[in-house]
Amino acid sequence: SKKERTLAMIKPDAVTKIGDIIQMVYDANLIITKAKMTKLSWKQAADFYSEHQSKSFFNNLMQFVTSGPVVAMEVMGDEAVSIWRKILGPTDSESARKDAPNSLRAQFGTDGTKNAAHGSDSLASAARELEFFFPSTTGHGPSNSATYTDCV
Ligand code: YYY
Ligand code: MG
Repeated sequence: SKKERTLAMIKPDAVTKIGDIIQMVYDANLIITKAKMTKLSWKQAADFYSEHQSKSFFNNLMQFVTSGPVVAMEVMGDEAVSIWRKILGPTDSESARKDAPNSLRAQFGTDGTKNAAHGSDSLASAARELEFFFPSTTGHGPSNSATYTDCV
């Protein structure tokens, strides 16, 4: 068991469920160490999901994920990558309701595209996706002014 960081993203269809979703993070003994609400441009969404650019569903995915705000979170804890994926459940929310009815996507998702939330699928993806939303390059302004350990 090792402490990991992963990128969780609440998609536009589930941003109103942020309270329940944060509760699921903490119920799994994970903690949120960074968070940001933002609205992705098409270009940003295409960059984030670049591994899927040749897929038939890519345009639908871009349309959906740019349709409203998202909430990106750095989630930390023991085996955070796989635990968060387990909390999400199957990609298709309809399948999730059959196979994992307590999962986040079963509870808050709609279908195979509108599926409530994202989770990095590996440590390498997590590193890339965390850098996408929370760049480590020092900037001006308050964005890098505090870390979780400043609060505890
Ligand atoms: O990692 P995960 O989100 O569970 O699924 P991916 O296979 O990486 O697909 C990314 C994203 O694309 C998925 O969350 C919804 C959307 N999508 C889709 O709209 N239609 C599909 N047939 C497959 C995936
Ligand atoms: Mg994926």
